[in-house]
Amino acid sequence: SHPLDLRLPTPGCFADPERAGLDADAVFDGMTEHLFFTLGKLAPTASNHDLYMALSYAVRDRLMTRYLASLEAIRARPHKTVAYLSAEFLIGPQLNSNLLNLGISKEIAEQALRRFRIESLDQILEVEEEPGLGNGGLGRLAACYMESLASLQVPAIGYGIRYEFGIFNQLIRDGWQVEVTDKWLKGGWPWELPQPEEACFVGFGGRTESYTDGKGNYRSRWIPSEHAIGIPHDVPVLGYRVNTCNRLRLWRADATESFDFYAFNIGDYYGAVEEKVGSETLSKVLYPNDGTDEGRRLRLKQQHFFVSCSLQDMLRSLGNRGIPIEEFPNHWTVQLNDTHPAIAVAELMRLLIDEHYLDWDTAWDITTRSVAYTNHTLLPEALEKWDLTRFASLLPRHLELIYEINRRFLQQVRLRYPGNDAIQRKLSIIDEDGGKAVRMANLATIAAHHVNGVAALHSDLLKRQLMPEFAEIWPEKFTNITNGVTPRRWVALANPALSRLLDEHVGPEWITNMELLTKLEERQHDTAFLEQWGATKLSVKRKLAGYIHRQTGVLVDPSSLFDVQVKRIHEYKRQHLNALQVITHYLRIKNGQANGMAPRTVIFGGKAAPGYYMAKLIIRFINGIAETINADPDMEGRLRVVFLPDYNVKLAEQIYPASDLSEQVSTAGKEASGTGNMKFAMNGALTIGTLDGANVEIRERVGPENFFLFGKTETEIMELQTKGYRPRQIVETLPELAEALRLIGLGHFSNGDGELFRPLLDNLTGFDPFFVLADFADYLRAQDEVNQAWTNRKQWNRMSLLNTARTGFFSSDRSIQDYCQTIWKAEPFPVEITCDVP
Ligand code: RUG
Repeated sequence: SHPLDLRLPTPGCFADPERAGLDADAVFDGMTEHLFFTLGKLAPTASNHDLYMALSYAVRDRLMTRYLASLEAIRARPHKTVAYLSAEFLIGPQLNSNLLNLGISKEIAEQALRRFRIESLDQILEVEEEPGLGNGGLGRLAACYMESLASLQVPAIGYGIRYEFGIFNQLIRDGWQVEVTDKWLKGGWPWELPQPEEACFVGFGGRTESYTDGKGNYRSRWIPSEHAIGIPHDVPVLGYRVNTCNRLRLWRADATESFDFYAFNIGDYYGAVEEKVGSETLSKVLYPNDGTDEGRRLRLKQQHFFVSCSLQDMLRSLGNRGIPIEEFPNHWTVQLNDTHPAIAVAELMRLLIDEHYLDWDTAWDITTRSVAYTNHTLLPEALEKWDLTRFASLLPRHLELIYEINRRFLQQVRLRYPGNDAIQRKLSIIDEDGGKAVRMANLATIAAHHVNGVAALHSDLLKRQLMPEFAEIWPEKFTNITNGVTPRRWVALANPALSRLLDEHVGPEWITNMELLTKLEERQHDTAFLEQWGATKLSVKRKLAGYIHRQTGVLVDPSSLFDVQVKRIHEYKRQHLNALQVITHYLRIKNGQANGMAPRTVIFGGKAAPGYYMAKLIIRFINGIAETINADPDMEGRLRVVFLPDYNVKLAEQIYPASDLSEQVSTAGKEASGTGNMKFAMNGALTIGTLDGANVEIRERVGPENFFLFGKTETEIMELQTKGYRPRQIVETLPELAEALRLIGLGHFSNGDGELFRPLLDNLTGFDPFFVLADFADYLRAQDEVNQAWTNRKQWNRMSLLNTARTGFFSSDRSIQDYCQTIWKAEPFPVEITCDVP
């Protein structure tokens, strides 16, 4: 460890716990100063938003010693640092997690707030806007990993884009999704530190030219036709109760010359700002597609923009410390979060060869020893490909380098598989089938020293189905790191009631060592404890019921079974399978066949990509079902259906802890991992799910008797596909399904409009690409089992307890330790703070 030597007076040096500045008086003083000096407000007229800002600034101040000490420690004694490159970081609200990680309790914050006449911290947390800088699982994973890296004291920087508009806000109008721009910055965002002095230049377009350098070497260089500037905005990421405070470094695009005085002087006012507007669109908006490749030019530009800035930043940091560039792989380990940052391979080569004058072999050695790639999907439509002409016009020099990487690689392939053209065509970075395109997954795989999938099944399919030839050439390259989620946000913050119980019965160390939760198993037959367990869940469900009522007007019974599916809306995730099951449930009640069926509240939430028609129709479908069911007096006290609009991190924090049943019903082989499944299980929800993604490992860990399994396996699905799948035949054998489909076709869930859901019906009965009907009967069977289990509440609570007790493995601390050991070879670097300020 490296003690911080702060030679100059350091305001609020909180090294000494006695003077830690974390008590209520200090927090109050900090708020008062910021309210007055930073925000220009007087306490008596301050709004909740003003108080949120003041408290956030006061908390941010308290991060600064650790933040600067962490930077200083690395500067003084270089240590391998993780560069996590990701187009998305879905970090969620910041105030509460910084309070927790700093060790400012809710009670302390409330003592300070009461002096401003605010009774509860929740009133202030409520007004915080969350930065929606991600779509779903992939972006949220990046955020969990940043938190765990800091908590494990591993130096890391998360590199990404500071989108001005994040993922859209979702409204529901007449049952349809309506997208509204997410203006998360409008009220000011207190958590970032702009660093304009560390800006980087990025080029686009133009041409390349060859020249001979002073030593007579033949070289190539790039002459871009346009440039943008990336301005880093740093967001501190504090670890849990440690001094390590890492950073997210998010790039905002700016114009190189923000105002063209020549154009202005000749009277062209709009022309004068044109370039500025053009450059700034680079960091304007997050692409709202999850798992599908939009293939737009601007997206490729965004990727190159943030990747180039980030690599330049890493190289510069070596330069600043006088470290030779050849040492790059010992100082940086560069993780590509999916293919979105895969252009890094070519950009690092370009920087090393064209700007630092290294030869090819040295540059390739550095690149391949630094870069690793995480694959998050097997869906062909999600594997990024860029049209060659478009790529060439935007990044001509990169294309030259990619051709050379490819030429050298294919030579190896030819040696290994002589005369096998098919393999060459398949492994080539350039796709020559149809319109030519650059395959980013191939580029990333060829350059990476490790390629990992995100759950055991997924990593296995990655090797066996998606990339068998690559895996044969480089078996040691391929590995699995099962995803994980941070227990700080997803248990401690989201579920304070459960946390208290865990503190009492396991001890507070569970929060950084989730394996300790197995101690709960000692209580699995303790009736009083199980009752307390159930009562804790009920108390959280009451809160969610209140929220549901305020948001949707629907009254739900907190003692009913809360059956929840929240995630992006996608056909492969099969929200429509769940919806069909709800219709069956409804029909059983209507037909008097619902004896013994426990009251249920079925909760859905999730956004659909704006251009994904079928996903949007599924939202409309769920809302149609909800409307019919909730209006039917026969359903009173028995069945309720709600679609909660605008599912995001903040809402997720309310939902996971209040769930009894977690719906993880994707078609086997399609969901790479899932991470929501882990959050549910940790919070004591039982899973009904298929053998897909991390469900497989969850089931293994919690025990098959504590998991409701259904559905075809991945192998069975493949067999069905090859044999020829006829969904219509299934309908004929299942009267309940036939009746549900008939009613939908009659407009029973669409105010008599029989046409509204026709495309969905045609899809399911015609082609059913995600095997919804193939799994329907088994799903109903598993739902009946759920119902049975719920009737024995003591047994249910026991199963719930065992889910929490046995899901410690899914902490992102474990995932990060795996990455550190197998891929990054990175180690903790504790930061010591010893400042002697009087
Ligand atoms: O769909 C996957 C999830 O299964 C996974 O849990 C998550 C994190 O690994 O990533 C999701 N994902 C995949 N998001 N985008 C993609 C494809 O680009």
